[in-house]
Amino acid sequence: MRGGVDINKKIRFVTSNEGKFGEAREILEGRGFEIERFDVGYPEIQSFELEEVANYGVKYLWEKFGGDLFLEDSGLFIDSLNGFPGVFSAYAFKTIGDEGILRLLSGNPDREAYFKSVISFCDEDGNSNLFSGVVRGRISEEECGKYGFGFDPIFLYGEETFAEISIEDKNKISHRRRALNDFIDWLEGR
Ligand code: ITT
Repeated sequence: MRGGVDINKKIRFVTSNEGKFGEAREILEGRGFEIERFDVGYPEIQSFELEEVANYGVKYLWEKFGGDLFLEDSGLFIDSLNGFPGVFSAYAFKTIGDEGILRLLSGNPDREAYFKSVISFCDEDGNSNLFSGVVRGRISEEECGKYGFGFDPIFLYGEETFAEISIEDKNKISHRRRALNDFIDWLEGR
């Protein structure tokens, strides 16, 4: 047992996104928790809040598959677009992609943006908890870098995009890291 959690029993991370899973596994394993990927679909309700989407999804999953499991809803929020694509980030990435976001911001000097991650965990008894993390940055003028996934090539943290730094370095500062840190602290305290 570790932190009230049976470490022989892996916690399931419900996600279809390999990039998310790889980052989370590295961070959790670094703190002694093993996870396994559980690639099943769940409904994402229409809401402007990641927290609501995550909460609804995890309850649905618990009713179908029990606990312990968690999911992560995340998104890129661009200040001058009033937070777009936000909760619609996966759809925006699939449709207009990095290029489309750059086009939307073409000629716009206000490029402030942030990534947000919300983790929703549900235990075997159906008790759920939310953890969140944010990282602020800027949208670049062009795509740069080959690492990561999604909007990483256009998200500048300091002088470099998230796709120009290694996953190890992204994992030290990312929104996902910050949410996972709180999640792990909570798991250890259970
Ligand atoms: P699951 O719901 O199956 O986990 P998904 O990709 O659909 O996978 P989301 O609904 O949470 O996940 O969508 C978030 C989108 O935001 C994701 O597809 C990326 O395009 C983008 N995104 C989130 N975190 C990111 C990160 O760390 N780097 C780059 N893009 C990110």
